[in-house]
Amino acid sequence: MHQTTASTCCYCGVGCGVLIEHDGTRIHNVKGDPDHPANFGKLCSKGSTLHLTGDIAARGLYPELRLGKGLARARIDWDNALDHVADRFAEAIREHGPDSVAFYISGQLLTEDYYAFNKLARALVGTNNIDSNSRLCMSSAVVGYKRSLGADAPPCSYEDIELSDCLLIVGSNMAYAHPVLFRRLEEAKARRPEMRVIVVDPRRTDTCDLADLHLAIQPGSDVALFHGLMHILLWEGWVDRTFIDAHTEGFEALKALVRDYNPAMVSELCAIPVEALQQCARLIGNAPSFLSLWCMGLNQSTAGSAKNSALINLHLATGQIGRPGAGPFSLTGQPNAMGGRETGSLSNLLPGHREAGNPEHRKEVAAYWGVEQLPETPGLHAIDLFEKVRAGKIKALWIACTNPAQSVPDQRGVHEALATCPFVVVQEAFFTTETCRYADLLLPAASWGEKEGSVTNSERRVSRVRSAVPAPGEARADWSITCDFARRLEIRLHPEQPSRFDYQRPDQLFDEYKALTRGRDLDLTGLNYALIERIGPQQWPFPDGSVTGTTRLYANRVFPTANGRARFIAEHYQAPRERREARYPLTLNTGRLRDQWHGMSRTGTAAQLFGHVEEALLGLHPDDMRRRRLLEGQLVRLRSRRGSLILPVTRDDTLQPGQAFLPMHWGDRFLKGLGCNVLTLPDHDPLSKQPELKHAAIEVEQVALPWQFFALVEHDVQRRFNALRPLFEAFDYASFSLAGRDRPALIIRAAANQAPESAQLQLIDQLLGLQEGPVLAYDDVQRSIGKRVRIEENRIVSLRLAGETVARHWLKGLWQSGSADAELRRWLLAPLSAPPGKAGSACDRTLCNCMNVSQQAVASGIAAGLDLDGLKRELGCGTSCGSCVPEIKRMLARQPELA
Ligand SMILES: Nc1nc2c(c(=O)[nH]1)N[C@H]1C(S)=C(S)[C@@H](COP(=O)(O)OP(=O)(O)OC[C@H]3O[C@@H](n4cnc5c(=O)[nH]c(N)nc54)[C@H](O)[C@@H]3O)O[C@H]1N2
Ligand SMILES: Nc1nc2c(c(=O)[nH]1)N[C@H]1C(S)=C(S)[C@@H](COP(=O)(O)OP(=O)(O)OC[C@H]3O[C@@H](n4cnc5c(=O)[nH]c(N)nc54)[C@H](O)[C@@H]3O)O[C@H]1N2
Ligand code: SF4
Ligand SMILES: [Mo]
Repeated sequence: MHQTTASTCCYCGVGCGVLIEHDGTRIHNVKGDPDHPANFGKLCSKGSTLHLTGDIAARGLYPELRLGKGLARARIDWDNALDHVADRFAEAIREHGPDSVAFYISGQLLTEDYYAFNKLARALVGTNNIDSNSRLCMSSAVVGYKRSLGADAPPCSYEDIELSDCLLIVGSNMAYAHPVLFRRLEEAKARRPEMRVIVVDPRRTDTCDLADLHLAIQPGSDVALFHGLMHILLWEGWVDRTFIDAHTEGFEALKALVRDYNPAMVSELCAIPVEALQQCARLIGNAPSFLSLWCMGLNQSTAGSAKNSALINLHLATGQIGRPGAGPFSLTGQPNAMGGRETGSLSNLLPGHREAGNPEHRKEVAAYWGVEQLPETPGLHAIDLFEKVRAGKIKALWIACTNPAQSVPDQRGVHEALATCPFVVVQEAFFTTETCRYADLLLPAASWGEKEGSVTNSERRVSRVRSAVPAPGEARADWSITCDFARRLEIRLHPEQPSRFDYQRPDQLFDEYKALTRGRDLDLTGLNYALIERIGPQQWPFPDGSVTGTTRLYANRVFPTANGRARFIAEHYQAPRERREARYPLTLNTGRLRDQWHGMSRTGTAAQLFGHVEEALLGLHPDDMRRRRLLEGQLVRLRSRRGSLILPVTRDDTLQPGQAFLPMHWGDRFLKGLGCNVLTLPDHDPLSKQPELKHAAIEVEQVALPWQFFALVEHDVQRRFNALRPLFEAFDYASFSLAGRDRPALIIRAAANQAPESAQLQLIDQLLGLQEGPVLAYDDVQRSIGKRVRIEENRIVSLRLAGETVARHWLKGLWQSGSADAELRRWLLAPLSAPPGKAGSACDRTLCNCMNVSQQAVASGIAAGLDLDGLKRELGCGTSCGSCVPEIKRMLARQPELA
């Protein structure tokens, strides 16, 4: 029977409402919820393809336990699994103390899951060793808000983005990372063209498509920029003295500090023209309302806290806060990054925006939980945590809903740590991740569409997450796994006590948790599941008795500091930790692609989502390529002080010379060599402890790997991927991706110094279905060249080229077109490796994923004189989710250049 369940998208912090269409067992489609106030029915390319992701072959179905290092894991039932792990944790706690265990959790957990983990770690185990991937994401924003404004609360609403007269988007590529908000901004700017948009980003991203002014600053120079702007605002008298006097403190110190940041100096530090700096200050200083939006370009930095506060300084100096269209608005990355902060899921926090280091706060929470005291010893933050694990200090580690063996900087250290740790539990929805390899106990978690709870989005809005279908196999909801484990640990540690983890449903956790917010800045005591059901998602604070949520904070200009005043923070600009130098002359920047999510455990199961960018490529400025004599698509070796990685290079003229860009998504599963974080550094901000993921010094050089390999295979791609991946450890370069739409295929590219053993190749052929059946083969043993194609019903279903792969684009094209003609058969049986006729182009990327329109088709449309409306009408591109529109506009704008 056809049913619809309203829920929330499990990807980014915009928190779009989705309508899941299903039959009670399978999800068939996902639509935007027209009634949800975050998106009013819109979805981006990721949200709208949720039903295509989550291949069951990639999911975890049963608990698996390893009985000793080096052994394989075997299936085990839940009871035995949880008893075993409770034994291990109890043993470690008894022998080595509570701080010998640790929990590393995630902004993708639901508030109820988060709360359960927190109570488990702090009240039952008695450790503050509980940190989350938000350490890599939001912790600088937490520090920024708290020290500048007094509480960790983004004061704005999405409607402020539409209402603002001047928007400063800094270190955020919202066209890719918060697409539905970007759609809302595009529409608002179309309605009010006088609205001004400034983008500050070293790269010219799709977000710049909307910019009246783009400042391509030197990586990491934001603090200098903000102080430079402050200098001009002061000089020109564009500050709000009344606001400063009445509602802030610390202005004089900042004034003294920014005196040095004169336009000439700042223009040099940031490498932008003085005029652009002046123009930026003018736009901000004269705007009736001024809003800033920021994300990882500010937070992921050794100066992340300074960047956050220096930006907030601009709002305080101009009085641009607490009014419609104004305020410092940090965009949250993960769907429940906010919930993590609210429930206290960083090692230094406690539930209800409290501090673990504050004795009063500890007393309050301990009393509520009915325990004598909460632990005093500071907990480990993510970077220190993995270091301590590596040093053997952590005897049992619990990882849930995050993939540190891909996402944490300095991967060599992280992999070593995970291999060293005596007992690693991984609670995961997809058993394909890099971290799963290290699990001694692997616990299958229910995932999006299968679980109940709540999340808070960037604008403080609490939405419900609802289950539409049962979880596959024996997978269970995270809160329920956590609480079941906690009950078993209680029996071992405190057999005499009644259980504190006796929950049957997630709303019991929510209701218990919310009382801890009473009287705090985020007070959400008035909320419950039934109310959200009735009146829809609500923004906190929402104290008991409220009838609606709170759109905007600080409208009364009273800040949650001791004296009610907001604080100016005066800190000097500090350059990124790794400067370019002779051995490492390039700066590596890392970030998001439009259609992929982090380590790709979910998005990497949908072939369609590889249409926009098929494989991991290093982007370099054309000058830097020329200087190194690199050609498009050539394999290069990237080196940093910590590691190296081999992948193809591509020319990227959105970059400045001296900068390189690598998407963050490819880990060791998709790209041999531990992924981009093998290069990044663990250095972190002194206050927020957030690592510098955006700037690492690297060098790039050609690698000669003459023996090349290419394969494509349809059917059962996840299972084949799982089986084939280990066989490619022997190659120097190996990259996996998917292609196609209706008939998805696994694509493999690899290269090595010399041909592998023929037995190795045979094993690979077997898994590709090329050892028997309707297979055409040609081998030239002398030249180590071979080609094989399997043709069924006159269509290519599998193929591989070994030794030389020049024909790969042509063959992929034939596969895509679903034909296998006589020419193919002739080519197959000839010694030639080059394709007949034109080689076919490498560039068949899909620009518009919803309507399946290629870049080629758009280019032809433009050549035929179509404008954006014409392209939409004739090709259909950009008419559904709209994620591709900025790129199409860029192609249109480049047209004169191309002509
Ligand atoms: N498609 C997609 N969307 C996502 C995610 C995803 O994986 N995929 N993940 C979600 C999550 S968890 C997060 S945290 C957000 C991240 O969202 P964003 O922060 O918007 O995304 P990033 O691409 O990481 O980085 C943003 C920009 O910072 C720029 N940058 C680098 N260094 C500097 C600098 O020194 N100064 C300035 N001003 N800019 C700099 C980069 O060039 C990049 O364009 O995205 C969320 N949305
Ligand atoms: N170089 C570089 N590195 C970065 C960044 C960068 O910009 N550059 N960005 C950083 C940022 S901002 C972030 S947020 C991190 C993200 O890094 P991770 O947290 O490692 O990213 P994900 O791949 O989203 O990991 C979430 C995991 O949870 C699993 N999962 C999904 N749903 C569920 C569920 O319901 N329950 C459970 N138990 N598991 C589930 C998924 O399969 C996935 O493996 O990466 C950081 N790393
Ligand atoms: S913008 Fe896209 S990824 Fe983010 S919540 Fe909305 S649909 Fe999901
Ligand atoms: Mo994030």
